[in-house]
Amino acid sequence: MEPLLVATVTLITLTALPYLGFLGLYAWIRPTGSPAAKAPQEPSVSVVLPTYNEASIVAGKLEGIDAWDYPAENLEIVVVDSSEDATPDIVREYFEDRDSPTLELIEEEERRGLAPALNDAYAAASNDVVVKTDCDSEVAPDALREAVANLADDDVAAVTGRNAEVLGGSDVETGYRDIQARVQTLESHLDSTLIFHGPFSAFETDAIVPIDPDSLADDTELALRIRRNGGRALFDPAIRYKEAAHSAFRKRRTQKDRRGLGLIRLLIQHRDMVGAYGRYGRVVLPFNWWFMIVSPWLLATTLVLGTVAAVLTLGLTGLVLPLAVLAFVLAGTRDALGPFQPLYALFDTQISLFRASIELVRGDYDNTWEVDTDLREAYE
Ligand SMILES: Nc1nc2c(ncn2[C@@H]2O[C@H](COP(=O)(O)OP(=O)(O)OP(=O)(O)O)[C@@H](O)[C@H]2O)c(=O)[nH]1
Ligand SMILES: [Mg+2]
Repeated sequence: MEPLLVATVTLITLTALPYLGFLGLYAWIRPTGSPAAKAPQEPSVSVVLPTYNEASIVAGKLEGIDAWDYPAENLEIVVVDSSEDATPDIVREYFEDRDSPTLELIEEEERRGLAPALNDAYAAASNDVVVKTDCDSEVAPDALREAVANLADDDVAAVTGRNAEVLGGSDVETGYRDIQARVQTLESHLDSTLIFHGPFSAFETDAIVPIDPDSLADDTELALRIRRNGGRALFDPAIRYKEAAHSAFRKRRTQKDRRGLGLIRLLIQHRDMVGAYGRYGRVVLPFNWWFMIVSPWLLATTLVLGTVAAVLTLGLTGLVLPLAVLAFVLAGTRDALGPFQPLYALFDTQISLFRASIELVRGDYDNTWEVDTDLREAYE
């Protein structure tokens, strides 16, 4: 039994070490805001809006874009639509009596998935900067100004922002987003960040390259390819948006597992970048490999080993360990952990990444997913 206990403690320590290292780096650098040399500018911008059956919320989304603090003459809206519902009619009607912003509507005959739709939309975008925004999100009026100010820095070719308010009030998601914002700020100060967010990502049009049509991490893939080609890809917490999320365990799995799977697959496809490309390949990518691929498995192994060790030592009393984990999960999904809620948020993400890696190995995924109608209610 003793060796099992030693193995469990060793595993816990091993899992924690890179996190402690990253925490140390954070305390040393104390990063705040964007590291870019920001300068105000007003380039022409193409706003790319992909839509699949968004009839209930697309008009509200377009009104939200109209409220952006940016000259409408400098804006073009590129909608790429593969809906079976009235979404394209609503879009056309919305632009009927408007001169600006202008509309470019791409209608797909058949749904092929988000990534190929985006490739088409990016190719059709005619302005200097492209902003990609998901229909199910609310972007702050000043977000675009903050974004283009980052792109004024010659080294910066892509920038994303933060989920400043989780619609639907999920504390699990809020806890995770707050931690993620700190991690991504540090990554940006080191070199570039990995994850780009669907609600708001901005790219210099010249820097855009096609992404894998099967991609399940479209925004992140584009940013990673841009970094590969030499441009910096940053996270700026001054760029704010709101996105809805669930706290309930099962409901979280659908969206989070798919997103996790997309990210893991992307890391593996671009494994040659580890160790190269400055601090991006030497620190940022290895940290994300650890968080997304290694640590979920170490954590799962620790839980199993720990339970066996506890039962062998304490008999049935040892079952207190898995029961405590279960209670932690139950309380966490009910947003009832108070100050420990962020810890559960991290655990929840590790569960998604663990499940995602299994789904990836089994080939159990699809790039034309069901739209989450529950989440859409937050925008109606
Ligand atoms: N053109 C096109 N747009 C799509 C397709 N699939 C999704 N979208 C749009 O892409 C954006 C992101 O899709 P979501 O379903 O919100 O993806 P998600 O945010 O990861 O997941 P949920 O919000 O949980 O549904 C939304 O604006 C969708 O309408 C597609 O196959 N083609
Ligand atoms: Mg969404």
